[in-house]
Amino acid sequence: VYNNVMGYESTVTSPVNIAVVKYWGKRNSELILPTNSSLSCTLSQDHLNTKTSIRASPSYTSDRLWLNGFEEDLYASARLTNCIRELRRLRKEKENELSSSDLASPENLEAAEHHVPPLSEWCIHVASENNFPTAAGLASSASGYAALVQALSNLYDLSISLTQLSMIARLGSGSACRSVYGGFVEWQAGILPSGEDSYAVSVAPETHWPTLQALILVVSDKKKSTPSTSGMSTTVKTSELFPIRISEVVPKRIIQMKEAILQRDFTKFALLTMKESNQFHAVCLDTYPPIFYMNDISRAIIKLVDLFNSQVDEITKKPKGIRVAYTFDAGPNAVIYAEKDVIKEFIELVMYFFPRGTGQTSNSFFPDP
Ligand code: 2P0
Repeated sequence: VYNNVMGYESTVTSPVNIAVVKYWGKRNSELILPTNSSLSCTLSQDHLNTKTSIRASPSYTSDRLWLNGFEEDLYASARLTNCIRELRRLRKEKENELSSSDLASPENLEAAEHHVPPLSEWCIHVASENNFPTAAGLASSASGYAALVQALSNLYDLSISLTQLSMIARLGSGSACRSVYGGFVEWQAGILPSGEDSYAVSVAPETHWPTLQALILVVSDKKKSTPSTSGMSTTVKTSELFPIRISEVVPKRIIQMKEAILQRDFTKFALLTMKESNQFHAVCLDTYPPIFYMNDISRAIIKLVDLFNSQVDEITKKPKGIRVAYTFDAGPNAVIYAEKDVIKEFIELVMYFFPRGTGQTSNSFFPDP
């Protein structure tokens, strides 16, 4: 409701997503168009998330941004200004379409009386908070931009599709286009230079596989050493493995991963997830200069998962099978996928090998590269 003191406000909470087929490489860095399609699981909103509030007021004199309580220069980020500009453009379009009867509404008349410009011309204040370490490779940009575009779209009362929202979130950060949906999500790379066919689609809702759980093992909450944007750009330029990954490996894996999810086939899902993580980090190592995201603790976690998956049932002597999967993004932290009935047993093993406090102590012995 129009209020000549406060203006309008909108708050949105968006979840993090963790890729099981990784996005790594851009074909257009301004429009954030990827070299390959990717697939992720959006985590439950209740755990890792970004909460963003946006307020628009005719009394504000500039657009301002607070991240986790500290003010940042909003205009310094081309990506942020691109997202805001696009949503303002859509709001302006809506204002131009307003019929004369709308314009004669009591709130518009009151605004006109006070010589208030239309909402699209008001400055905004954005306050965004993550409930997890920012930039530690825990997909903060994904939930951050997804929350921003949804909050501003709500504030502007835009009736745009999730496809359009996904494309605008993509202008902020590639992985953000996937956080617009819950559950299992594919970002279709698209082929058009304009990016009109590069957006996320839902593969299956969260309810499709409710027993699948994700466990985050925070190895380090320090800012990552190589930001994703520059890291992937160097990979595209220098890695000789990369073209093979893009042309031969990823297209097959996208199809196989969708099958695994739709069939709720954990073994297939887990093997693909782990091999994808391995290949992403192999391509990083094949980059020159090489990029190291995992550290010794990350590698110890891979060993532990392997140990867990190699267990044999004591009575039947049969292998227990692949019951846990790891994946690592642009940082040393592990994400573990497992079915609900397995996760407790795995946590017990982690607590045994990495008792509370180990991470802190070990970090000083195994610093991030
Ligand atoms: C992913 N990552 O698919 C992959 C796996 C990191 C490793 O998406 O430049 O922060 O903002 O588009 O989205 C990280 O890349 O990069 C990422 P930009 P973003 O989740």
